[in-house]
Amino acid sequence: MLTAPVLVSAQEKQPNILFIISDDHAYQALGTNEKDSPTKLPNFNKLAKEGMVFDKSYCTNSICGPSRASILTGRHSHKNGFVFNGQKPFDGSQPTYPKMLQKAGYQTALFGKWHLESNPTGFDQWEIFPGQGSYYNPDLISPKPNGKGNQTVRVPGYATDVITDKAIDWMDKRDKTKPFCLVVGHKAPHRPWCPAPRHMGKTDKLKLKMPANLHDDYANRPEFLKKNQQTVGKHMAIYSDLKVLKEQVPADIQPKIVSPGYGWEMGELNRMDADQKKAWYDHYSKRTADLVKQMKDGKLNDPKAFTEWKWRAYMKDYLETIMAVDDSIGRLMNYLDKNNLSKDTLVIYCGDQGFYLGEHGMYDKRWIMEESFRMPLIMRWPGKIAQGVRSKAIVQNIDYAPTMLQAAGALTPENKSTLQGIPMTPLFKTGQAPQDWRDAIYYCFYENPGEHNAPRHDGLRTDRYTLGHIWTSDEWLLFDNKKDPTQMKNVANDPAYATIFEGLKKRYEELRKDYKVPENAPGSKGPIPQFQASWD
Ligand code: SGN
Ligand code: CA
Repeated sequence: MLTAPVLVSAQEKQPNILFIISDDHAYQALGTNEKDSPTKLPNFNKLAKEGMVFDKSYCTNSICGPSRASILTGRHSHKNGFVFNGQKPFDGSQPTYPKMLQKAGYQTALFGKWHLESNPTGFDQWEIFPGQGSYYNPDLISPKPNGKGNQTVRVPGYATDVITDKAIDWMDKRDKTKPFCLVVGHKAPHRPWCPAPRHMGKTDKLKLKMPANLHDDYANRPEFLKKNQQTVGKHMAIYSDLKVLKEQVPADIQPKIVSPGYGWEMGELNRMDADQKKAWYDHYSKRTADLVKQMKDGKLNDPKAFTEWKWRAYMKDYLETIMAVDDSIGRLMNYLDKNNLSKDTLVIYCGDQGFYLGEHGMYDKRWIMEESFRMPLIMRWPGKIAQGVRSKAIVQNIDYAPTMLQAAGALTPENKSTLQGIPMTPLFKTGQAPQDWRDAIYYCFYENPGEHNAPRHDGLRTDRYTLGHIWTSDEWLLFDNKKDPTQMKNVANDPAYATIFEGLKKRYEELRKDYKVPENAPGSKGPIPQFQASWD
């Protein structure tokens, strides 16, 4: 275990912690690097300039609930027991960072997305979305004031704004004699990618850069990639995901629009008030008219051209939902500034995993491959974290808990013994990894059978290589990320990589041992294994 400098001595003030976590935010759309940013996000930019961006930040298991459970506990999925969405509720009796912070004198609160199918523990106050939550006029669950069970209240407004209002209101009314830890959980930019009315159409003039591998044919990589059900071309639904208004598509054009027949956005439409509905119909009737015209002109007859049309529509909605998250960051940072709290507050912004924005032809996540595995992460703490630095040290979501605890002076031997992550505090000064920094991280995905049909697999990431093992087919993936950053060539069977492959497989076995991964994880066939929370 690494040692980290003590940042907060007994005499020093414990910092507040403002932890902002969005849902499915791809690092490719973080907006902090002109080169890789498809849109301008001024508040993300400002946060990045005032803090540190972690360019090699990864998750333990690229799916919502498991990633959040790893963040809460600082442990891998098999250790916190939450291996995939919907298997069972998170065991709230286990040690978590909010509980440890409470013990260290913190006032704690959580607003927004939770997605762990349980009542949150470790938070003095909480209001959470049911399940995935909604974009428009969201429902929020909270404990009843009389302490007997929960209540669900529908709150008017756009979810990202509603949660920001709640967070600011809580900071205003909090007990100001204590340090606080506030978790702000945004629904955006999760599917079905519904923007706030004020942002609809705001990306229309943006030049979008299409990924070079949008039409990937998955040659020389495992068959499983072809079985994925998360491609923009085949699996993205025109009438729901992309919000084309079916009733405005002429009858002779409709048969030409082949689309999976889901209907999630109807849930959103049914929640909207008259103004929201008007904005929606005004905006999406323009998209519908464009599709109909292009269809009539025969411009979308080529399946590749149709995929590209879909990709553009997808990107616009996705980026427009992030514009409201940018507004939220701006409002929260303003609150800290106005109340003289910025200097004493560690701000953490992250997504809950990576996300495909058309790379390898895909949307969604789940894979150990880069766009799905890598998470956006920014940390700001004036005077303690260097400003405007991009760290290349390999970090993982299990590191956030030890980092917060270390910052709060609460990384006691007892707390530390439950954690599998390491504090990131040694990176704060320069972003450079010290000599004894970890050489590799472990990853494990379980959710198969499951939506989008990504196979169960696990593996590791070093600074240079990604190694993956697909249990179902016993196939290996090996990417040389230096030579092949877009991961188009599996070199697992390339004789030139034989020694590296063997070395990485050995390291993979060691990591599984170090993290106490059970032999049946993630398993190949049959039911997905169940694990109890344990923190030995
Ligand atoms: C929903 C989405 C999926 C997504 C999962 C998990 N479908 O089921 O596309 O992969 O959530 O996402 S939807 O039609 O209901 O939008 S996660 O971020 O919560 O893990
Ligand atoms: Ca997610």
